[in-house]
Amino acid sequence: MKKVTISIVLTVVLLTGCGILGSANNAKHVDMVGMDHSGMAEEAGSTERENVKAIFKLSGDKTVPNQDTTMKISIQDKEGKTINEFDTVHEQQMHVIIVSKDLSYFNHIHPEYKGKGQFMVTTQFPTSGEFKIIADITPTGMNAMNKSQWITVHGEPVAQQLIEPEATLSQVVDGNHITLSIDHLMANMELKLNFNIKHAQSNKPVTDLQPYLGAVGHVVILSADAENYLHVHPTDEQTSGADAEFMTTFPQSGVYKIWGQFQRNGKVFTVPFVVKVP
Ligand SMILES: [Cu+2]
Repeated sequence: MKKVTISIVLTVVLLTGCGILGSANNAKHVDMVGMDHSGMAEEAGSTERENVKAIFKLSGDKTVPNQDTTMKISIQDKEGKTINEFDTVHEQQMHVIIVSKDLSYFNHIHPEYKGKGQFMVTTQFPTSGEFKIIADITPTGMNAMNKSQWITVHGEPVAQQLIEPEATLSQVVDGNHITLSIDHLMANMELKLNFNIKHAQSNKPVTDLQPYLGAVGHVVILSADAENYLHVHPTDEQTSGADAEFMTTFPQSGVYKIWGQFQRNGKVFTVPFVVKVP
């Protein structure tokens, strides 16, 4: 667990996806920074966060790769009473991010709310190893918060990939050439992330970005150890390109992985970057 950062007002963002999970149990809550609505909701303070717990359960005796696994997430107060109402934020009542321990795998999905504090989704894990599940919620009447859990997917061990900061923040994904620029990269200060998107072939600006979960795009940031989860909000939700600008605050120096998600022609693409915050 880590301490966290305070008072960031962020708008959040998030995404979509498809299925999820495995078997788990063993809570380790991390929790950090917030998220919020497109208006500017605040991140929950520690007292509020402590009053809400999430219980993650995966179907089956043990979770293995490439097999449907149903994940149930129950949201309760600290006395164990279910919390029943959740605000819709970025078009969803719960956003779930799943990452492998080395952050090479990223998935963003939306469990369905079944009532009585219970969310459910079916997904698959690509390999064995440790995965972190992070659920973002805003119980009605409270601020945005996230709850997380590490789980183990059984099977042959797979090699971990190194997380290395990139010298050039430029990637081509699905024919889009995305360049990330960050003004004064430093800890503890609100800064801007600008994603400039061009057609990879023609080098012309992309101006047909479509809204994704009610905004121009969604950005998720995790520290290299997956302990600090930052949400980020667009400064201009309605733009369609070629620049998509977001604000966030890195709580401390270190290596972070950033995933930007954007949509064109009805299809979401995800672009990852690794940065070192001095
Ligand atoms: Cu989401």
